[in-house]
Amino acid sequence: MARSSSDLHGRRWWRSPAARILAGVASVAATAAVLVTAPGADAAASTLGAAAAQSGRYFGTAIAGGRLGDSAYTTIAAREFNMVTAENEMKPDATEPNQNQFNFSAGDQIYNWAVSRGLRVRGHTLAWHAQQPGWMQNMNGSALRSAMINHIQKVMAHYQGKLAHWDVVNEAFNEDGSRRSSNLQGTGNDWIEVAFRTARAADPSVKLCYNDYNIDNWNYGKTQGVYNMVRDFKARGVPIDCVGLQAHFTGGSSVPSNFQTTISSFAALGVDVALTEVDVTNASTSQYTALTQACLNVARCVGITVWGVRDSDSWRSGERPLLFDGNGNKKAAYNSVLNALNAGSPTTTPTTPTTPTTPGGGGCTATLSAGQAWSDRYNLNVSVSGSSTWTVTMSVPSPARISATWNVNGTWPSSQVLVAKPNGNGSNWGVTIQHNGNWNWPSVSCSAS
Ligand code: 9MR
Repeated sequence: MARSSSDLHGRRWWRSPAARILAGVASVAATAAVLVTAPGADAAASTLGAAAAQSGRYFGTAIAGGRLGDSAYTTIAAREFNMVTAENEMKPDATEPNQNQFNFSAGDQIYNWAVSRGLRVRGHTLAWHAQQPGWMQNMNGSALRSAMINHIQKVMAHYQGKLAHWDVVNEAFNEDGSRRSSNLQGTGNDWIEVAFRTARAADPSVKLCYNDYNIDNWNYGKTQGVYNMVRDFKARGVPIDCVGLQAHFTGGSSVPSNFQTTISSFAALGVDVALTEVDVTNASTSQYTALTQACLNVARCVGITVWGVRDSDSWRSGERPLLFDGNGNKKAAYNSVLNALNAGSPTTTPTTPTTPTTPGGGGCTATLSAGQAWSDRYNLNVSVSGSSTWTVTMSVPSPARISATWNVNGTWPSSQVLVAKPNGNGSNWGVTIQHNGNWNWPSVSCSAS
């Protein structure tokens, strides 16, 4: 790298010919500060979501719709996380309370809360033996098979193009690796692949996951049962994109020493892996560090979700298994996870965006530089200079979407436009963009007020 000129504030800027840069220029004179990257782009991140984003991963939480009126809860959730799972509100009993009468109000409340803050959403869950509406519990045979297909089609149509993942099927195996008996299993052993095929047809844009608990230990029967199903699905072309390890290390279980082997073995089948419902008895720092590190060590481990924000929000609150205490204070395990995420190096292959960008501007300078990139998304770092009271408007070209932000206050006039203002923590921030086939960088303009 060669050194470039200093900016007006005397900070040092470095020329990076490889990086594609956009400068929205301070004045009409438009002496654009082109081809510069922000210093300090690798500084340790101060939130879980931002720290995970450094390696292209997300850090999520379960959100309970009933707690969205609790500002202590929502403040932590919006600050720390960049992925959300509805704890109960997108399950079949919530979304189809009467047969073929759908109710998305609770699910949409969480969805809207999340995306309006720049967080993405995992869908949970479409086909499950538990939390079925009463009418479904009493069903079996071909009527239930049809009802399952209809449920998947209608719910996925409602959220079409909006979600990062769907847990299509949840908890379908016994501890010994055989199929769990249920009314769904009673419709025929092919019910799981029918669910996945139906899901792919309903929304080709969302990643389809199988999700289960106690599939963390590579030597365990249930792990092998699920592994064999996924291997079979991949061999036969049944559409499956990801496996969710719930990773509930509570109720007597703990992180197994071969946890990373399990993650990497699933990944080697050609699916993404996510830790989807993490909690740990008494929030053991060593176990939280180990599970985070195991994910970071596997390129296709795409993210970690904890099953609640504060201990008091947990389904097993008596075990105090989460990263924030009941008063919203960060626990020791929080720091363990954050440090592990910040130390984690990217394990994926960057792909450089290919199209130049367009200057915008007035009153300040917004400088874009390439962050990590993956097959489906890329990060951009944004550095703003010239004003501390800036507003940056960013527009991504269709069908790309901005899926996450860090270190900025964002509002969303539409899913393709971000209006960003300082969040009180400096002027270096960033976005993750789902390119959906369009790698063109967004246009930005910066105005000072
Ligand atoms: O956390 C959820 C709790 O509020 C519900 O009462 C419970 C009902 O089944 O489901 C909990 O979430 C479960 C998740 O959906 C699937 N994996 C196990 C989770 C903890 O029970």
